[in-house]
Amino acid sequence: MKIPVLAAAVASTALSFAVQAADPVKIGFLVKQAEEPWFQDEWRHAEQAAKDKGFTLVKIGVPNGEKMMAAIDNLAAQKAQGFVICAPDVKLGAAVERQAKRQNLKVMSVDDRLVNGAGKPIASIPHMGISGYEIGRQVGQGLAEEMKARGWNPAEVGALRVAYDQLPTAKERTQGAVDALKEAGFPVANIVDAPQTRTDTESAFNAANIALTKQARFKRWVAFGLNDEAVLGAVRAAEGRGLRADSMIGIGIGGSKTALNEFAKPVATGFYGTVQISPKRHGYETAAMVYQWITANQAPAPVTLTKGQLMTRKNQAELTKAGG
Ligand code: FCA
Repeated sequence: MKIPVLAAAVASTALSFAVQAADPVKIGFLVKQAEEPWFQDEWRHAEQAAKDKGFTLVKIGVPNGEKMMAAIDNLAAQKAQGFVICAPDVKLGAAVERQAKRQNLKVMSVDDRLVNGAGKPIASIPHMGISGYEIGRQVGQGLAEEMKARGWNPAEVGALRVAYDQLPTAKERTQGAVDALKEAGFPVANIVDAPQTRTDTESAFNAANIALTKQARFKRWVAFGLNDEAVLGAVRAAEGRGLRADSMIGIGIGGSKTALNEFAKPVATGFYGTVQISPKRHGYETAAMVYQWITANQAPAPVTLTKGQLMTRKNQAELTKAGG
């Protein structure tokens, strides 16, 4: 009697595997700031991966921890098998991992690397991010070169660091810029911090306004931060004080619409440049990696870091054509 029961059990297991294998693949793409052009671009490229590989992409904005947890449960309810995430707070890392495991979802992070309770990166969650420190150095070098080209005396220039130090990649980026400025001979005492409360233009604008008002002795400025929105906020705040393209050099990080809109203006603004990074790699490749993980059981590389290139009005047409 035992043998037929076992055989039936084996047959039914085999059948359920077969059904599972034929299940349509569904992958979530969760981002902290859905309205930001960078994340829109990532989503667009992830959609392309979905089209090319034949899976369904579920895009969800997760501006806070509560929405993020609900989104993960929602993906499970929809029978998704995995997701890519840029979390609203990297300290939610342990919660993300726990929930993904509980719901049997594969998870990979993008842009902002998740950390555990001790603030250490969670090595078991594969990650693709930018090489923050190197890219920050490119920003600093770009600022130093442009100051030199304009014949500015660094002793009379303020450097505005729009800061968001609770996010490790943001801190690395601005630290890279600070180090490159220092190496170029820029006086450290002239570096002014403007801590922002979120990573958008409005909060950078508010932070920059306070710093510029406090340090009104500087008539010329350079500005940098974690992304284009941070630098745009600084540029707009400077404009409010009458400091325009001839007295402000801002270099952001991104190269999405936020920067391109500035370059498209007929008259140059203080938004001098950006280090263009690749939403295609971050959107397309991460989604494709999770797809590969689900369908072929090949996990993504533990960490992938991407590079950037300085883009200004001079080379933006060329670089945009190259497709980032
Ligand atoms: C972080 C920033 C984004 C973008 C991304 C690559 O998530 O908040 O603006 O720069 O890294």
